[in-house]
Amino acid sequence: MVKLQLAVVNNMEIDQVLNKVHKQDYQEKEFLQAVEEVFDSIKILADHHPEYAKKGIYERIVEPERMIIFRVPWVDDQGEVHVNRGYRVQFNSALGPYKGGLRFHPNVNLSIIKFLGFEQIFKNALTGLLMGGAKGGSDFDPKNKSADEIMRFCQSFMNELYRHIGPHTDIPAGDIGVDARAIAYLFGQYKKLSASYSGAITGKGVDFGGSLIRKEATGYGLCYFMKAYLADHNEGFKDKKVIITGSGNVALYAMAKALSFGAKVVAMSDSDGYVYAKEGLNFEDMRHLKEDLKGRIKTYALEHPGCAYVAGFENIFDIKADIILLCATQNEVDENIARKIIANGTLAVGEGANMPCRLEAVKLLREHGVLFAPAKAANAGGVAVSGLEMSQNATFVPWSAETVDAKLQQIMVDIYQKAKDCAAYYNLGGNLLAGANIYAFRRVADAMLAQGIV
Ligand code: NDP
Ligand code: 2IT
Repeated sequence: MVKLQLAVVNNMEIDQVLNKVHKQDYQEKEFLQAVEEVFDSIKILADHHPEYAKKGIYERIVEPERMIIFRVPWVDDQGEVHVNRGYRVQFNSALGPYKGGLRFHPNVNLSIIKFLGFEQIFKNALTGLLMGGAKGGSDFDPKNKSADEIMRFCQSFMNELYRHIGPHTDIPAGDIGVDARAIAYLFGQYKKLSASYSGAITGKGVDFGGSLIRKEATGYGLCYFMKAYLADHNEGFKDKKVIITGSGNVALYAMAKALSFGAKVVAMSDSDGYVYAKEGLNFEDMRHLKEDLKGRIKTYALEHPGCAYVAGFENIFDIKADIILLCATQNEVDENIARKIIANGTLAVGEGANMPCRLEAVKLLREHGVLFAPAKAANAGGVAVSGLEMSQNATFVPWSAETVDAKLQQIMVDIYQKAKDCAAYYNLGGNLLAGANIYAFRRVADAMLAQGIV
């Protein structure tokens, strides 16, 4: 491996842009956090690529190309009117049409959508597919809503969104609170309003244009990434104790794949608390509870003797485990929790969620030798298979589960290799976070340079 000899770094322009973002977007704490993390990694590029500063790449890349904010009125089952706020941040289209999920959660605001959209630019670049970065959503809470209420909300949301998206423009998908049922409602309304049957949304049901393995892709992809990473350190999932945070789409299919690799998943959580079973949790029971019944995780413990329920989701980190897969939400792990993870002798932490670890926590984990798989790289399997769904939609030819799964595995191993090689090239040891950020940033920045000041 040829290594780059780094000169003294002059990252004045990067600092200036960071200051500008702090001043301009000071209320957007999650967005600032995401920008700081990427800039912390890429500051070593400054001296070697003066063209990035000269052509305003740093300044342009933190400014979304377009932000759409809109009213979403809907009527509940009692006839009462509600109004939520809808968002779509079309962040960067250097590498392809805008692509990224929709999140429905009461804490959604512009900061959260911008942080997710910013992350998505680089994640999508890592997949090697042709996708720009975007994110959207609403502060609508799908919990305790009837299917009809969710349908009416999705229809109202799409009444505005449809004019901004399309198979060559912007292709939304799911994220927290937007499951296959919501995607189907969104797709139905898009189809009606646009009078076209096209792949403008991914994560669709497999009977109407969805890809096999899309539902499983993020969780499976996380485990494929971790498998490659662990193997590089003469380790594997077999007989390992695994904790998974969250119990939604990503968590469930990370569980399924970790089990198939011979691990034991001993604990999972939701935003109220966690369940723990020394002998391991059962996938089919958990899937049925979460996907079919849309139940709370507490119910799993009630129905399984030998399984305990503990209130307070953050207490899950009191449990000792070999591998932790963070699959719930942003900022699950701060420095204090990182210290617990280290004290528990954890071998590896993988980020299935977006930005579940604060940067200070990542630094601590790495300093103490915990293998750390960063979100942009490790959770890219979902959007990668969304990209494969777009290919299938464009040709009207569906692929078999085996074909999609094989491509997903290859993409995840390739992403691992890119992050690792890039970190090695820049003399950053095994820092996959920096490797992934630098590799992705360069791919996007070079495309932006080539396309002029737009
Ligand atoms: P789901 O809505 O299916 O599940 C989310 C899970 O996380 C639920 O168990 C939820 O519990 C829990 N959770 C949400 N908010 C909090 C919180 N504030 N504190 C504790 N737990 C919380 O979402 P996904 O599984 O799709 O997404 C999980 C993460 O993975 C997100 O960060 C998402 O951005 C990321 N991701 C998703 C991809 C996908 O393809 N779906 C792709 C790549 C990343 P509760 O039910 O109590 O809210
Ligand atoms: O964060 C993510 O990568 C997603 N929610 C999936 C996005 C997508 O377009 O499939």
